[in-house]
Amino acid sequence: MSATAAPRAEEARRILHANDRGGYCVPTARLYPFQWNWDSAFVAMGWACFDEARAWQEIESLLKGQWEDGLVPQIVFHAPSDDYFPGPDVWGIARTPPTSGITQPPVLATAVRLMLDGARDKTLAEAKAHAIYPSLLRNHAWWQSARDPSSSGLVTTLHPWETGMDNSPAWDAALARVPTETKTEIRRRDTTHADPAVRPRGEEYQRFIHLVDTFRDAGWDPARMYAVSPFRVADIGTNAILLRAEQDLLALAERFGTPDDRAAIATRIARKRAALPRLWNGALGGFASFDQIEGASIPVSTSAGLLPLFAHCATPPQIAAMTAQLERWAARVKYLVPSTDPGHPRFEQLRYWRGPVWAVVNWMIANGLDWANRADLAALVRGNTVALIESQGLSEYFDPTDGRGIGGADFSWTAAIYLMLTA
Ligand code: 9WN
Repeated sequence: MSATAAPRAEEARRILHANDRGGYCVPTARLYPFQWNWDSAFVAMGWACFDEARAWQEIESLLKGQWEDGLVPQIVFHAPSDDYFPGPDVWGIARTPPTSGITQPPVLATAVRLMLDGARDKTLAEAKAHAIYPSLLRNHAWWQSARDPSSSGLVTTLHPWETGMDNSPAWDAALARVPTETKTEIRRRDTTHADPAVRPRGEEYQRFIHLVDTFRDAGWDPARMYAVSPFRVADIGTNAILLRAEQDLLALAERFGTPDDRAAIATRIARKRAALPRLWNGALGGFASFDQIEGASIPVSTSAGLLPLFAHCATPPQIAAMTAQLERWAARVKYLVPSTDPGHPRFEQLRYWRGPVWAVVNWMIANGLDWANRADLAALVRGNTVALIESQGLSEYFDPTDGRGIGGADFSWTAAIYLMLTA
């Protein structure tokens, strides 16, 4: 598509510039005034459509927050702001820059690989990717040691915020076991910047903060956090994204790594490929997350259940079932992909990850549908995403029933996806 055929491309570039705080983008002004982990991976790919030097900087800025053990935090608090809760004081992590102490879905290695492969400035890309590669390697080693200590092939998520899909109905039962009592006084700011009806509920925030209190008391030590956490799930989204990222890391290791690196990554890929099928829920007819405390599959179909396609890990019968499910959803809503099965009793069309469409998830699903040789469905998902953005603007998320843009406006990752889809 040419620049003139993408009516919001200029606006999308303007949004990335407006949200730039000096080498990193905030997701949107006020509602999210810091740098977020998986947002930055998408935002970097968006910058790469028109300013590759700035794109690499986005990733370098995020990695300024990486811990010595390899953790890439969910949030890097580069500059203070009173607009967000919980801020650095609640996390209580004395680092420069301050960070949160949990993570988010690991899209980073995929972003670096795609930016390198698609680079116009090959010399710059080669130098940057080479310099970033050891940080990615340490990060994936962290996922292995901190979140899959028994080498099961599935990593564990300890907080709904780590899944990036914070209030998904998939977490309801597991989160209900987390106490609502908190040591920290809850002073939400999000509901002053966005309509409370489209944000998580108060009780969910109490449980979110109880988990933060628990991990702070555990000294942010990965083994202790894992042991004491009252919330432990194998998120289908995170596991699929990590399996994809491992394959992209292996491609980077072919250029920049050692034989030992490649052997370690290949071992993890084989283990994950063997383990991901355990997240297939036959009764549901799709992939689903697994509650590791209860020891049971979570019987809720969400958009994350389609991400094994993005990981290139599904059998032909599984692909047939997943695409049939997507077609059933398409018959119920006007715009794909709703974050929760629109036929589920806890589907809510406006409330955050309980129903709305998110452009970044659509981009990953469309990418996976291409791999599954369903170019028709991939085009439908991409077309819906572009149509939503062109009619409503670069919103944080969209009502799948009528397409209304909701949440924060002028959103960085929505702008990035629009640029990627129309480049
Ligand atoms: C908590 C920044 C982030 C996204 C998440 C989305 C939302 C934060 C919040 O915003 O989460 O991490 O305060 O609601 O759920 O996916 O990365 O855009």
